[in-house]
Amino acid sequence: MHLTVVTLFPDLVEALYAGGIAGRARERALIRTASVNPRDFTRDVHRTVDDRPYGGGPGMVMKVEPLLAAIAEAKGASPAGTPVVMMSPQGQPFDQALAREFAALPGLILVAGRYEGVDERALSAVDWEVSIGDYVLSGGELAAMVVMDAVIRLLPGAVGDAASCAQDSFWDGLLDCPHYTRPETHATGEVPAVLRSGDHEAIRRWRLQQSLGRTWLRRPGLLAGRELTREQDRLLQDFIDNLGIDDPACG
Ligand code: 6GU
Repeated sequence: MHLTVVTLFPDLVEALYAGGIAGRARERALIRTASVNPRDFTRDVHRTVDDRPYGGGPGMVMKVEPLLAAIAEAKGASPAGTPVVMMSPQGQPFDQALAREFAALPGLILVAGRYEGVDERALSAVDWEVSIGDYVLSGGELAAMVVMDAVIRLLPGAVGDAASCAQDSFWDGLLDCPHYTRPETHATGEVPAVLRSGDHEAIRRWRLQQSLGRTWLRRPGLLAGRELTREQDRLLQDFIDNLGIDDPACG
């Protein structure tokens, strides 16, 4: 997969590849990365990338010409079928489903705006606008890095344990279950007995129940548009019925 970020701060984006899953994915050539800097496409002596907004008001707006030239350069170096994605708080909310959709593409060009915004006409070269949440970042670089991290870990071979991906998709759309490692006993509590039982089917049920229960408690909206299987429905009902009885967190 060919990942390009259009940014005034390529060093900031490069930090994503310093280590971890993303760094390893690039070492293994699962991805190719590039950045294109709009400043390299200015023609004036000051290399101006921003200007004052028409209509007045505070802040600066990124100029359309350097941005469009940078996007054109990125497109020229990307595989056919690579969309241009503008990082913007006005965009479609980024979620796991969109991450999966992006991960199936031959490439992505992520455009990170800076300052108070970009000239609206730059959107003429944009296929998607994507937001990573309802808060305002100073620039799109961090948002682009979030999107790339979520996409890269979905690429075949990027995550060490293939089973952990299978589990990700199994619990898809639900919150994760609790995890424990040694020691078995600690001043703050015990590892649940079922996880030490060796009964894989019981462990699967417990984890699914915890995922369903936590989602119901913390993010009920995630369950709203969702058809539960009979097993899931029974496990969740059980969880709800037992709330406050055997849940130490609800003492
Ligand atoms: Cl994608 N960009 C910027 N600049 N701010 C954001 C965002 C994106 N998503 C949430 N806030």
